[in-house]
Amino acid sequence: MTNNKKVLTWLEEMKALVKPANVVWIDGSDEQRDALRKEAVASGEMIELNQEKLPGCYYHRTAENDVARVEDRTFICTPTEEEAGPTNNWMDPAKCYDMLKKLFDGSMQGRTMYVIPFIMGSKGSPFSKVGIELTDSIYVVLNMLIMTRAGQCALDEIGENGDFTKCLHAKKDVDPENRYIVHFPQDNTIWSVNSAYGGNVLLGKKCLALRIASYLGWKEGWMAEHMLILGIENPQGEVRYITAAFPSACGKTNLAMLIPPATMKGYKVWTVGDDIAWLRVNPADGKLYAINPEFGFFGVAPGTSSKSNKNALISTQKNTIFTNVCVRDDGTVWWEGHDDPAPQHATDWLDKEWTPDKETKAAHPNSRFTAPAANCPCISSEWENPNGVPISAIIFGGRRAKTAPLVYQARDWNHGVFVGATMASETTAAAAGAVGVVRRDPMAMLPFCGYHMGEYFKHWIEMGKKIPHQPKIFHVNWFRRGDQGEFLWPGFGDNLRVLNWILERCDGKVDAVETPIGYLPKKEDLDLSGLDISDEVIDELLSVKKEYWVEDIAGQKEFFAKFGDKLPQEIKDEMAKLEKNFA
Ligand code: OXD
Ligand code: MN
Repeated sequence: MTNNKKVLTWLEEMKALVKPANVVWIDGSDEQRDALRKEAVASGEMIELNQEKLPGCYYHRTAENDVARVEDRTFICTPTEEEAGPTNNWMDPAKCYDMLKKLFDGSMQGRTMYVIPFIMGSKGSPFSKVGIELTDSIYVVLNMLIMTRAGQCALDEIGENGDFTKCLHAKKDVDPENRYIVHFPQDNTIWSVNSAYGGNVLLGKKCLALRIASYLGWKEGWMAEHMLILGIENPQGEVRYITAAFPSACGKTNLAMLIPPATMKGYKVWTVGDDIAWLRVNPADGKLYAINPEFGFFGVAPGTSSKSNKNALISTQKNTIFTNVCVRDDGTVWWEGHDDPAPQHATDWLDKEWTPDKETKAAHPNSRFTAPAANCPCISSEWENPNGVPISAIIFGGRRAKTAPLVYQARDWNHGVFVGATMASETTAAAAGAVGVVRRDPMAMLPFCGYHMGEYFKHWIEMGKKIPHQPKIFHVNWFRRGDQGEFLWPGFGDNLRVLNWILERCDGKVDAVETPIGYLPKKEDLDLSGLDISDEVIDELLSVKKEYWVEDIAGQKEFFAKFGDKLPQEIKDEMAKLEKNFA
């Protein structure tokens, strides 16, 4: 399928290591996909769901010990530990290759090795990157066919001489003690072993599109971010685009597919991406443009309902792979937080009989759907535009019970970088009213930055200088709580009211209140029509309380202390300003 010597040489080397019984190239055709589905069903790797109700949908259970990303077993193997920085696990590359080669040696004996060429980004786009994943799992192949543009198109993209990210995955015996997700940024290489869970093995996603791509972006002058991208169409038919970075489990997929509240007539939200954005400056107009490098959604199923995300639910009605959800007796799927009531009888994610009186969950809390992006009813007409979409605003956010107001705007780019760098989120299991444990997660990239985070902050600051028409930067918090622990803001579709204020600020249409942390909305500028919310609650949502901020600043400083002299002066200056503003 290719004459690319780099591909062929690497393939021979990897074959000599893993020693597969045979090799199958994935060409991207429907015929090959259908044959692989059949094979996976025959071997029990996948279960065919009810094809009348869920055409093209399949089900898979992972091992009980293999249900999530494993940050403590994820490594960035740069030549020196310093280059990986204080927030990544590091191993010496030579030693790590040696250790991993022993694990991979003969790992595909008697098995088929699939060669999956894939593009992150659309064909022919200046943003796109190609990877090739070698794997012994049909589940991985079928997921990659949804999550990436895979097959011959990727080999055509690199031609005879082009480069690609070398991705190797072996399922082995899913031994958690020998599970490793390892990145060698300088070699453009990813090795993953002893897992079969999505985030650890669909190597195009977190591994390539964030960890390796963040490194490439740093070297090549662009950015790879853990961000959704959406377009907001106003009643005049104009569409403006924003990106937003929230830590995992803060509702990125829900925001990306938002349905406007009934009172905001004529508004529409268009999804470009729900998890990852690659951003570049367009020299023609001096604006920052974004693409979604993915081709599908790998979303958390529990909690997905018509109320929380109707568009995601519709996206999963065909050609979707469900992992670790609950299977009903009619061959359809269910999870906690589904529209339908709990089934009287079903099979849970552990393949055990499940009835509603059971204390265990029917679906694993991190159970997933892998759905084609093209299935989404609100997918943007621009989602495959090879040049991306122009970004008007960048939003950071997290779950904060008390500290962050509903929304505020950074004073300028460097302040915005500081707002992103000090991002944090509270754990969700906190008892009502109690403040959860704060986890600092700069730009939501803590588990995904492929190099020193101090350098990453510096890269953000440098990028700002290269964007003549910078997007404005904001921070939102949908999760502010009252004294009884109740959420103060309705969230979901009503978040569009906040996004609308953000766009009005970008257009200079509304004024704002200056506070120690940045610009806050004037109450009257938020469109609250049709919303049952009291003046006091709005005041509370827009309040900035010194005692919480003083505590937060202490946490920010403690976190930044890790970065030593790699913390950019610009970040230190912003920190000094914030402290002074609260003095
Ligand atoms: C994800 C994550 O799966 O951020 O997208 O964990
Ligand atoms: Mn994510």
